[in-house]
Amino acid sequence: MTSTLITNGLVVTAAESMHADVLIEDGRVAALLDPAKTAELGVAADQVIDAGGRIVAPGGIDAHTHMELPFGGTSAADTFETGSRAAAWGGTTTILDFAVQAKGESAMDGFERWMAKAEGECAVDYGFHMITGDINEQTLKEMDMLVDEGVTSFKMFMAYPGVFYSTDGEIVMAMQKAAENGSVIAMHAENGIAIDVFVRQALQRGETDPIYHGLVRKAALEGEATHRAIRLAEVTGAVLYIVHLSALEALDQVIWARDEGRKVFAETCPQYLFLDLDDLGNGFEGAKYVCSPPLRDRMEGHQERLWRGLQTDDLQVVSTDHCPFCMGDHHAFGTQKQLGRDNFSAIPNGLPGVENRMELIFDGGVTAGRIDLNRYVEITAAAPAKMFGLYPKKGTIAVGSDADIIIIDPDRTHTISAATHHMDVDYSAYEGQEVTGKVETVLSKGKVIISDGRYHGSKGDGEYLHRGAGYYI
Ligand code: DUC
Ligand code: ZN
Ligand code: ZN
Repeated sequence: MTSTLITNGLVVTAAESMHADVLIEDGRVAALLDPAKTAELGVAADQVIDAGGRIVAPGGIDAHTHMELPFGGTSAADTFETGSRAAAWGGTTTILDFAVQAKGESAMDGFERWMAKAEGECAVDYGFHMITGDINEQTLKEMDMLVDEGVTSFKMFMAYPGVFYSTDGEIVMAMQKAAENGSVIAMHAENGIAIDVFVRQALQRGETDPIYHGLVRKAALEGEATHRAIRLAEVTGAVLYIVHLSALEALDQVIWARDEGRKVFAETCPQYLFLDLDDLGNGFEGAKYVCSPPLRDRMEGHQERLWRGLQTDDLQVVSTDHCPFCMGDHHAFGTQKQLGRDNFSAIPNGLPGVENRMELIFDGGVTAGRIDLNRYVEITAAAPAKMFGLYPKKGTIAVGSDADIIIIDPDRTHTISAATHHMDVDYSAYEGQEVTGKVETVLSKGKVIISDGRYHGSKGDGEYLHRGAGYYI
């Protein structure tokens, strides 16, 4: 039996902050001890980590990643190996990735393909949501089978006609099934049919630069789709989770639904809190920032509304939508963002971020005084754990929980850069941004995988998480 004692730190969960020593045995939290009594009681451990002056928090849960996602004629650049290792570097100890059911494919086959991609590759524990890209009688039956396999959330798209898109009728059928089997529908809420008209018209006018991606995917069309998703959830009784919410028009709909007492939840992402439409300018450089929904106009006030939503619990989670594509010829995938050099709509959608989330939100949230440490833990770990059936195994530091723990120096400042990050992508969306609050030490199931600026883990340390039903409060 191996044991570790983390001493002298401020232990923070979503519920409380306490000066306590954390005893870890066999990968789990065995005790939280009064530091004054640890020595007196003669508590000994194989390894002692001094966390003096540091914050000891649950490892982050990134509920929205796309490792190796096939998209727009290429695949997201991070594999499960590289992406999950980068997650660990940034203090994320669980990822929930999106398995894909392609059109004409069985959902179970899609799930098994994703299991095969991830198995034996990951640095941290992982689970899957399922993208249901083809709703039919068989898929509806398979949604029950997937719940039995630990996949208790299904992502649907109101965007991307001809690719992942589902009609309102298909959404209704999937929502009815989710209401019946206790799963949740995660929705990409943008009106893709309307957006495609604006895309065609822009291209006809010769508007091909990345900035037009941001201009045609209008905030009002995210608001409209969010409203429709909420109404479809209402008439079917489904629990709804809006993914990557970017616009105040969409947030207003979530607030309205929650005020009515509906089971509607939403996440936003660091890119919508820190970046904006201007990043899509500057010629083709803007391709680095093409993701959907797009970055919004700072002058319209989306960012401050999103931060406020996190403060007031109108937004419950920050995930990344990590989906990196290279700007240059970085590796075997060949050109990626360049596919859309003459046509913004052919630029693969997505940004890297799995490594940056915990430190960005610490900086913009805690250091900037917008949220306290407990709320920080809630939106980065506890709430996603509860919502996706992982709590209290994950998302907290309590006796019996997995010892997925990060140690943060709240005063240490560093500069984000592609030169030092570990994601397998040739640029950083946050290049040159200074953040205060550094994840220094990371434990996954009791094993120190990051310390002293080094990675000590191995691929395959991460295990599949068979998730249960979420806890929707
Ligand atoms: N949005 C992105 O930016 N990338 C992947 C899929 C999505 O919905
Ligand atoms: Zn999406
Ligand atoms: Zn996504």
